[in-house]
Amino acid sequence: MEVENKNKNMESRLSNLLGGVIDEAEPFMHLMMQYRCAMLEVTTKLEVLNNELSMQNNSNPFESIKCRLKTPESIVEKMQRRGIEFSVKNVEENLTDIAGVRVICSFISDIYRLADCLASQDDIIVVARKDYIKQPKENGYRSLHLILDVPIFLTNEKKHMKVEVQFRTIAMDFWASLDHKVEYKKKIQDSEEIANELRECAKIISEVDTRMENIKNRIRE
Ligand code: 0O2
Repeated sequence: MEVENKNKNMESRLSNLLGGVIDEAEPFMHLMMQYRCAMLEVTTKLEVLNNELSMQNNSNPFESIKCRLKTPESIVEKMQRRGIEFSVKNVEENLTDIAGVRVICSFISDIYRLADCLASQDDIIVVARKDYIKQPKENGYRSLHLILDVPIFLTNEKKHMKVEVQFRTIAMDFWASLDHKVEYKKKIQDSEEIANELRECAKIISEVDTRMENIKNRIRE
């Protein structure tokens, strides 16, 4: 019942966004359902790895996992920004981050371990890998991003879907959530100063992540 209501709500938001053109609304909802399934597949794979690795090492490789489907508003905005006409086919062919999974780890080594384990599974194809930990963005953003191609098995078909997985430490996530708030409030005062301050915090956080990793290794030894 709850899913039904959510779907109705998403369908009417989409038709409002598209100026009442509802031809695409039903196939769009179908596509969203498929992305939701792909997100579940990836989340389950990560939970399985977490269970196994935590038995081996006596600690969890990730602290938490969150997933989200991009909202119709955000999908339409991104298509417009890229100058691509809205159609279900174009959305599927051009956007790779409709299904998003965020994995929050304590240590950087856990990020690479989990990402490598996931990427090496034989039903997964890594379409793209962006390592913003080794090469942080100019503003200080750090995370490891994988775009995965994952099969989902429906009643009458097997379909390949794209899922974006972002791996971060707790500290990187703390930074990114504040940075995200700043991004959404572009008109705030002293934005230059805040951007510099955030860049400085990103540097400190990076050092803390490395030091925490070293302490963990010394404890293990
Ligand atoms: P949301 O709300 O998380 O969905 P593009 O997606 O076109 O902007 P690209 O190169 O395809 O750019 O994607 P990239 O660089 O891999 O980044 C995609 C996502 O990573 C973003 O999604 C954010 O979630 C996150 N991200 C990237 N850069 C930053 C940053 O500087 N700060 C923060 N806080 N997050 C970042 P969305 O769609 O922008 O947002």
